[in-house]
Amino acid sequence: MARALITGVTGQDGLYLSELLLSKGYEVYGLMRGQNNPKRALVEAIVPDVKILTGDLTDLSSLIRALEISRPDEVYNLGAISFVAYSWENAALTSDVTGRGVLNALEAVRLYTHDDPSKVRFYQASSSEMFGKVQAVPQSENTLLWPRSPYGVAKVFGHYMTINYRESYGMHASSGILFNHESPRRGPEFVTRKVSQAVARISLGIDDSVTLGNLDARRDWGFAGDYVEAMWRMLQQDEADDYVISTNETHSIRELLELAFAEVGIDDWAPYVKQDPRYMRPAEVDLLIGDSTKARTKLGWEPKVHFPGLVSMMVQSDLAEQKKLAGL
Ligand code: NAP
Ligand code: G4F
Repeated sequence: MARALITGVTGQDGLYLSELLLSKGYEVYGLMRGQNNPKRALVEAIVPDVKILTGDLTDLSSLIRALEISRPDEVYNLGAISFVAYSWENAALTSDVTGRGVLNALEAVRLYTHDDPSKVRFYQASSSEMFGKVQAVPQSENTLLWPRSPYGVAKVFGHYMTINYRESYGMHASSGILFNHESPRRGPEFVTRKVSQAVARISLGIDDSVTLGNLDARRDWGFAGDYVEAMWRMLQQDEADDYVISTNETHSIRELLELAFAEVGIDDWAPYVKQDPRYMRPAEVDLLIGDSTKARTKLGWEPKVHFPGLVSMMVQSDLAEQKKLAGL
């Protein structure tokens, strides 16, 4: 039975990846931080077969301990402070967790496997946010990185550290440069889920508006369930490498609003949407659109869910959840 250790198991991707690996017969260990993590019950409810270990990406010894207990064939480093807007307010913490945490995870694997670092395969959750002020359209593995947020800068550090450990120690370390991926499990602070929740509440008469920031930014949005499949495929390759994972389509926040409100029969969304500078960012990533040709060719991966299906899935899920909460 193959064994996997996932950091960030309480997050959106951690849950989907756990489900995927369990369905493939893996023994799955999940690293959870904190003394009494409020998301522990969620993990236990969704993926009860995951074995929970405590640890923190800022604590090297806790990572080594997790490796010694789980003895994994594969490590998926998904843990991070992942909310871009928050990273300006907590830049040092974001650097420690999202940047230096990757070094800790790599170093823990190197120390644990000192005789043969290639015996544990390592996945790093890199991000399209690293492209920032984009230097090419669309963005591929060869596009120059130009991060625009403390989060993006920290991810660039983690990305190059992963490549450096591959080149320095022969580690089977791959970096997935994933474009935005969403789902009904997305945190409510991210724009897709903020919109799907708000649309559900507005259509049920619970709220009368939603307040957003920049409506003109464009993102390449896919479905998280499809993207964790790409992570797994990367670690099944003979050689470690870096891959862009994307739908290769881009849409604006305005298009997101149009589709989300249409899902509940509202054609004119403008009266329900307010804008507030507090949701604007000090530096914006205006346009992301990926070129995932390499992943499609080498990994045989492609997304199954496209933007309209994703928006519909999220709005319907939030409608069901909000009805239940309101006792309707
Ligand atoms: P998420 O839902 O925000 O989950 C982040 C996870 O990191 C949570 O489990 C969180 O645990 C954990 N974490 C935070 N601080 C930690 C620490 N100090 N030590 C250990 N774990 C810690 O993020 P996601 O959407 O699943 O994304 C997974 C990874 O992919 C992240 O690295 C993210 O930056 C990256 N990524 C995401 C996207 C996307 O569109 N979703 C795109 C590209 C890259 P708590 O529950 O304890 O907070
Ligand atoms: O949903 P967002 O917060 O995601 P963002 O910043 O693109 O980051 C996500 O994707 C990255 C991959 O590119 C990941 F690495 C990262 O961890 C995270 O998962 O914002 C998307 C866009 C931005 O341009 C933002 O300015 O939506 C715009 N936006 C407009 N109004 C808003 C809002 N974003 C949020 N969160 N809230 C708003 O009210």
